[in-house]
Amino acid sequence: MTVEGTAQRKSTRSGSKRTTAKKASPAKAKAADQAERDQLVQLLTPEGKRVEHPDYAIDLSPDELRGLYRDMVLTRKFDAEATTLQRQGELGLWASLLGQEAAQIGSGRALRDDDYVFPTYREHGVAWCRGVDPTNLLGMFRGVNHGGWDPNSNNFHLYTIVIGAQTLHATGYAMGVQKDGADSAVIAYFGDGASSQGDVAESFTFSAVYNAPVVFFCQNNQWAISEPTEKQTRVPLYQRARGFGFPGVRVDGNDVLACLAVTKAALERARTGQGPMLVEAFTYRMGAHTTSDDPTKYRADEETLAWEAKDPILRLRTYLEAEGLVDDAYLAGIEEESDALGKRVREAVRAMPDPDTMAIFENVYADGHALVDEERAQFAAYQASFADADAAAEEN
Ligand SMILES: Cc1ncc(C[n+]2csc(CCOP(=O)(O)OP(=O)(O)O)c2C)c(N)n1
Ligand SMILES: [Mg+2]
Repeated sequence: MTVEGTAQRKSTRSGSKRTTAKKASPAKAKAADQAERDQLVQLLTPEGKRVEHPDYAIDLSPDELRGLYRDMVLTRKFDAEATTLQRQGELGLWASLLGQEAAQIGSGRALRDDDYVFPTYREHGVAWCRGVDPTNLLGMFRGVNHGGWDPNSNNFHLYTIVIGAQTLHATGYAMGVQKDGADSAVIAYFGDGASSQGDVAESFTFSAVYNAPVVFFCQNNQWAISEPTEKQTRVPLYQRARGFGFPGVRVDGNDVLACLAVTKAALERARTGQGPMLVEAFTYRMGAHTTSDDPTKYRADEETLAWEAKDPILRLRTYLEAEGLVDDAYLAGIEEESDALGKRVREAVRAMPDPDTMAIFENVYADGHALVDEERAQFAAYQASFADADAAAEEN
């Protein structure tokens, strides 16, 4: 396996000046690490050792285990390709999921087809699990469409940039599912930073009071752009749920097996009328917030390196190798598939046609609207003015 992101991150880091590097003492870091582990649901240690948890058991077939590995490798490859495409001017922006593959693939593979997902802007791994073609995600970041996919085709809502807003959408949707008498569940993804938003508190209240079948999946990647989690909360995030009247659990977000087991259990609770649950996936954003950000300005290398040792893909691979579940031929096959995906994505992005400039006025109202018609006419006249100017310049 190539851990492309690691090399990429190193190369972005080298050469840039950090202004506020903080040093952590090794003893303190070790104690903090232990305290962290004590609170986590973990089924696969960072060293790739399988452990049991009294509340969350999981028994996966070799094919399922290999499938999780393949999902994570391909998602990482796609993500790295997208970052490169942005650097080459093919995308306007990219929000990398590097480091969060286990949280996303584990939770994504826990879902049933009829469940409904409300993502943020970073859930490329969940999109993968839902069967959304990766090139569709890139269309939006290239600016050639306004969303990129039909949410109802895959029960995967459009990416939401307004921090925390989708937790309300998810809650409302879940209340609808409940009224329909369906046994589907809804999952809302959000970040540690989003947990400070009023929208999230409101959705916690509503979902608790109405016992809505929704799972709140918080990827605590330790940072909200340049703000650390300490600036969002004085208690571990998962404990917030208690005050609202539903359970919260912290799972090792770099352990794909634990993320799968915990999310499955949370979805099952929701399905069986036991109401919402908060899952805090304790993970790390290995890359920049987006391609517009430079994390070397505000966080220490030591921290990032410590998380590199907890890499989600490496630990599963170590386990699979130790159990004899993969061999060189299998790994080479995944490598080939991953290269082919990168190539396909690159070619597809470059071939994307520029959008019809009038498309922005479509799909605003189901039956049209006088104001939109007026704006459309104004914009058409404005565009035509360029054609007139070009024609006049040619005549002269
Ligand atoms: C309502 C709102 N406020 C501010 C922003 C700007 N903004 C974009 S991303 C972000 C940080 C989000 O952090 P977090 O919730 O931890 O998610 P992460 O990016 O780490 O996945 C902010 C403040 C926004 N998009 N929407
Ligand atoms: Mg965050």
